[in-house]
Amino acid sequence: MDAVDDANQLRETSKNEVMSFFESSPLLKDAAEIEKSLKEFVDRNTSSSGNLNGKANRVVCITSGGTTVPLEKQGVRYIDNFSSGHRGAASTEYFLKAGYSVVFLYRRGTCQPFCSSLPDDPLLECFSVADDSSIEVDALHAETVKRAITENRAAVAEGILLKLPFTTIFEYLQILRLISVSLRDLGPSAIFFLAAAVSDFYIPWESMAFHKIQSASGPLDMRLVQVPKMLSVLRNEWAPMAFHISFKLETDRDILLANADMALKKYKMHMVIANELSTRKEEVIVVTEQEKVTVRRDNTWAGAEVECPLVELVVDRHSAYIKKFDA
Ligand code: PAZ
Repeated sequence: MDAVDDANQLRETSKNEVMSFFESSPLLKDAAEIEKSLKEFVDRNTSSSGNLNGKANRVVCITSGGTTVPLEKQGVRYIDNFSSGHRGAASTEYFLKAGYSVVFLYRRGTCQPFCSSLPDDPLLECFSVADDSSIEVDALHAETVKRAITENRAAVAEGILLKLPFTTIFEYLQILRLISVSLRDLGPSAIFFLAAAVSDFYIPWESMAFHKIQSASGPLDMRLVQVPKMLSVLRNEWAPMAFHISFKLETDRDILLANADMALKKYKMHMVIANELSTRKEEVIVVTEQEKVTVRRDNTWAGAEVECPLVELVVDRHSAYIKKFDA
C-alpha cells in the first residue's frame, strides 16, 4: 500500500468514526438557533456593506477553553481539564483589531474577550451599593468595566463577534461542525484557530449511566474510548479551503516539537502552534512546513501578551495563503 492509499484509508476510517460519533451523540439543543445566527453572521460578513472592520470577508473561528466528558447522562459528574480560555479570549481581541470577524466557540464560564483585566468576581469586586440603593462602579475598576462592556457590546452589535458557548465534548464537536459548514463558502478567507483543549477520551452516550453512579458498590471501573480525530474531517471535508491552525500542548518539552510536526503532517494543518503547559503564557512555537518560529511575550511591559505577536504572525501567513488563490 503506498502513501496515497494510506492517506485515503486514514480519511475513510476517520470519516466513519466521526459519523458514528455524531449519530450516537445526544441532540444539540438550540441547533436551529445556532444555525440561524451563523447564517446572519456569514451574510453580514460577506455582503459588500458587511464587515466594516477592515479585512473584507476575513473570518476566524476561535475555539477556547476545555471540553467536559460527562460520566452520567443526568450530568452529575464529568471529567474536565485545565484550560482557562485565556488564549482564545485574548486572541479574539487581537484578531478583531486586525480587521477579522470572529466566531468565538468557548466553554461556558471561561475567559471572555475584553475581560482579562477584570478581577475574578467582577460583580462583587467592581460594584458598590450607594446610599440611595443605586449601584455604582468603584473608581479603581471604572475604566476596565467601561472597556469590557463597550468593546464587547460594540463588536457583537456590529456583527463582527459571534459567541457560541459549549460545555461537553458532544456540544463542542457538533457546534464546530455547524460553524465549519457555515464558513465553507468563505474558502481561503476563513481561519480555524483551534485553541480549545479537547478531550481525547469520552464515554459513548449509549453506554453511559443514566442516573448518578452509586459509590456503595465500591471502586469504579469505567471504559473511555477515543474521541475520533475531527481535525482530519474538518480539514478535508468540512472546510477544505480554509487556513487551518491547531494547537499542541505537552508537559514534556522533549516530545513537543515531534508531536507538533506529526500533527502538521498527519492532518495537513497549515500551522501547528506548540506550547508547554508551564510556559504557555510566555512563548509558543509556530510550526509550519517551511519554518519553526518561536514567538515570545514582550517582557518589557507588564500587560503584554504572547497572543499579540502570535496573531500578527498568523495574519501575515494567512495573507500570503490568500494571495496564492488570487494569483
Ligand atoms: O486556555 P489556556 O489559555 O489556559 O491554555 C491554552 C491552551 C494551552 C489550552 C492552548 O494553547 C492549547 O494548546 N490548546 C490545545 C491543547 C491540546 O493539545 O489539546
